[in-house]
Amino acid sequence: NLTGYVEAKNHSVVIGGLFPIHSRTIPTDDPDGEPVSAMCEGFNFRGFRWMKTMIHTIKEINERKDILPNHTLGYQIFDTCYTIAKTMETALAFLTGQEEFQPNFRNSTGKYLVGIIGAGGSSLSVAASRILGLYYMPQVGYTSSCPILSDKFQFPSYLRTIPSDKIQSEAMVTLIKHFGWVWVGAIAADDDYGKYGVKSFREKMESSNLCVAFSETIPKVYSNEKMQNAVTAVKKSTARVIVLFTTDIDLSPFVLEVVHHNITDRTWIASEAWITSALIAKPEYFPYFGGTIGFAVPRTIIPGLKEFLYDIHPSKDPNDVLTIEFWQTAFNCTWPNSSVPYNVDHRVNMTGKEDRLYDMSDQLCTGEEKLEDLKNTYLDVSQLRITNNVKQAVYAMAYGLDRLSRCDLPKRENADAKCSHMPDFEPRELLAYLKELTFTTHDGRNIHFDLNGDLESGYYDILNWQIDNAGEIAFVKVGEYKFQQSNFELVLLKNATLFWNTESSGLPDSVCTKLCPPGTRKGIRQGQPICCFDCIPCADGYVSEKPGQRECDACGEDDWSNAQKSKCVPKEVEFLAYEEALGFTLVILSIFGALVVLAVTVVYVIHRHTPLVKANDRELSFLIQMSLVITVLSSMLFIGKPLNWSCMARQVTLALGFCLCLSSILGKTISLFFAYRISKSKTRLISMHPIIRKLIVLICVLGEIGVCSAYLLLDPPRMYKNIEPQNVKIIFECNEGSIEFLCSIFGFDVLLALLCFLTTFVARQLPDNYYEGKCITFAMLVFFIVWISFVPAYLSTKGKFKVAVEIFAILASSYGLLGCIFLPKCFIILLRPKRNTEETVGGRVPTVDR
Ligand code: TCR
Repeated sequence: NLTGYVEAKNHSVVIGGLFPIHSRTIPTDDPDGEPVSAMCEGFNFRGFRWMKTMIHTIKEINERKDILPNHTLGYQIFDTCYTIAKTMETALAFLTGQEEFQPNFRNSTGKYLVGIIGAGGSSLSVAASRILGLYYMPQVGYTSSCPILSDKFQFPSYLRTIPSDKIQSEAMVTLIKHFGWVWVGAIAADDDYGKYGVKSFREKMESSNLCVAFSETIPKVYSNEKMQNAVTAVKKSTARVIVLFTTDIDLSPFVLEVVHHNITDRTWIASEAWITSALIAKPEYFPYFGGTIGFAVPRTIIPGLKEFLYDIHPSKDPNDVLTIEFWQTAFNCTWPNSSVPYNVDHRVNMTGKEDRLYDMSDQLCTGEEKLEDLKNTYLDVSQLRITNNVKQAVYAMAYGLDRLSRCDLPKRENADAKCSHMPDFEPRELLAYLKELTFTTHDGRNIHFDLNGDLESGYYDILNWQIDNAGEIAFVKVGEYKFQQSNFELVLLKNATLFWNTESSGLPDSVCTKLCPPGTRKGIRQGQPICCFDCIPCADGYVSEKPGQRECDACGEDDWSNAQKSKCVPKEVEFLAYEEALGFTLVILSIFGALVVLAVTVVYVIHRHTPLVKANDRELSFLIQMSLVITVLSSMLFIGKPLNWSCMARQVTLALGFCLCLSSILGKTISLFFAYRISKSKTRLISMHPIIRKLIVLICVLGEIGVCSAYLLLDPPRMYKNIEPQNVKIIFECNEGSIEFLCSIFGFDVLLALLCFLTTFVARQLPDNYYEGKCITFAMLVFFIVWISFVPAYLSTKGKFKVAVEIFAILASSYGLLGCIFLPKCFIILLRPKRNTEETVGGRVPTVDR
């Protein structure tokens, strides 16, 4: 029960053809009965056109003088009904001779079948090719794009004029990358085309580090459960872009579900099999499928085809059941007296009921119906894409035969390529000529098969579904995807505007989680695809400047992260500045101290002849005052940005200042001490000669100067930029150079202070004629307390506060000395002038307590 067309008599050779003229077979009612060849239903206008194109092409070749001049081609075409079983049946029929199912290969009718065009979808071609391949019967496919058909071990005699889906899936991934989508769903038809297509798509996605959000199949026969799985996946997923790898026939029930569930706001990436399908591209589906973008094999214009297609009428041949069925289906009428049943349709639709696409009509066809009035896929020659593949497949076969007949041996060494006589040759001899065949098509394209029978180069059109002025869906070409062996190139036309079916009409974005903003990095979620992640803020000192960074980058030594962690900014520099409150206060304090000291000096100068001033060794007092000015003002060297010179100057000035001060005090106390020792034997107090006291001062100061010079020469303090990476700030500080020297210069000062303290302490029982002894003891105590408490305070602070603590200590000790030594005296000089007499000051009796 095979239907089709034969035109084989009087021809040298015959080419077989397999086309899906019907969409399915009718399920048999009686499974226990005798095995019968199934009946078909669901007339497929597109398949019918493909078949007509094959006939047209063969006619064209037979008319041409340049191809096969001495031979004519016949054809034998069967309907596969888009089912594997029917395809197998027809393949057997080809191999055995007309419809006799006994293997008597290529003989029974004396016709010479040389090769076969087709079998439509991949699953059919795979099935057919497994049998035809046994005999190396050449088979040129026009629409089976499944990647496994490239495997010459399994399918030795298969060639095709459509690119493998390996290329299409690569193209899809390139397109997805181009638009910046990373999270894409995939839906496949439940057949070789869909499954292998999605498999190769997934592989390509993975190797590009993109993620497939879900991968579902559309059932081929009604299964509500499976269909709902697919629909729920689409609804639930955050993926806005979905790849649909299926043929239009299998897709249509899914489209109905999408409409039923009102799923809009999705962008569909169409595989080549439905991108230009009239079945799906209906204006009523536009709200759901508008903006679809996908790939299509190149379009062409076939001269003469339109006329040939129109030249069809059932009255020409009463036995031409297909034409009668075409007529009946197209015009919705019944041809009188024909045996062709009218539009049987047993398809079970997705609601589980029988779905009648066409209503039964009692109306009889008149034969007067006008094809011109018909809007029908069969007659639509605006999108000749697969149709062109059919034409080229036939041409490939013809060119192969032509070469064979001319004995135009292929360049490649091949044992099968022999010079044989037409039509007496083995099919595998023709196969050898077909492999690596090159020819030019009517529209100037170059077709070249590689060793696997695939197209070596070519291109896809990139189409976008838009709505035209007439309210119809227009397939607008927006670019091309060119491939040549393993090189490819995606070109989007510059002036093409794309339509996107999104709320904003803008480019949809399809992500699992939004790109991480600057300042954060991607954190993997355990057990989830790489496209889903958490955004983790960068740590201090680390930044991510661009969105979507995987890692935060550490800032340079001199830099630190800003608050948002989006940028490295120069670290804040830290030092005790004059301008800031603390620095300013300290400056005021030190100037004030200096002024007070000067005031004391002025008082001393004015009252230089009074006993009190005289008795306390005027010169040493002046030296002390001078040194206090130095120490107090030296604190200003600690403020401001440290520089090499100021680092050197500050320690040395301070040490020298204190040295001068303390040695002068020592000059005074030492004479007290001697006075005390002497007074033990003698009754009268004697004082040391003033020159000796000054000598002591001189020696001490010179000694200190010596050590200081050595310090400065050998290992001086230097400015130092403290930029430890974990620091938020750059701290400008002084590196003290040699700690030994530092300790010795200040150790010397401490020694002097100790001596001062001891000398006055020992002499404390002495009637304090000079009144000064106790003051100095007290001053030294203050001095020690200040500097002893300085040490822990200094060690526990950081940065500029360290310096501030030091200045505090300097100021406090200087103020202490000033306060303890000079203020009581100024008090007497200025406010109690009566007590400033010879007796009270220089007498034997201590006066202070009184
Ligand atoms: N390859 C599909 C079938 C197919 C098709 C088409 C069917 C393709 N393109 C266009 C109808 C119309 C691509 C397969 O099964 O390999």
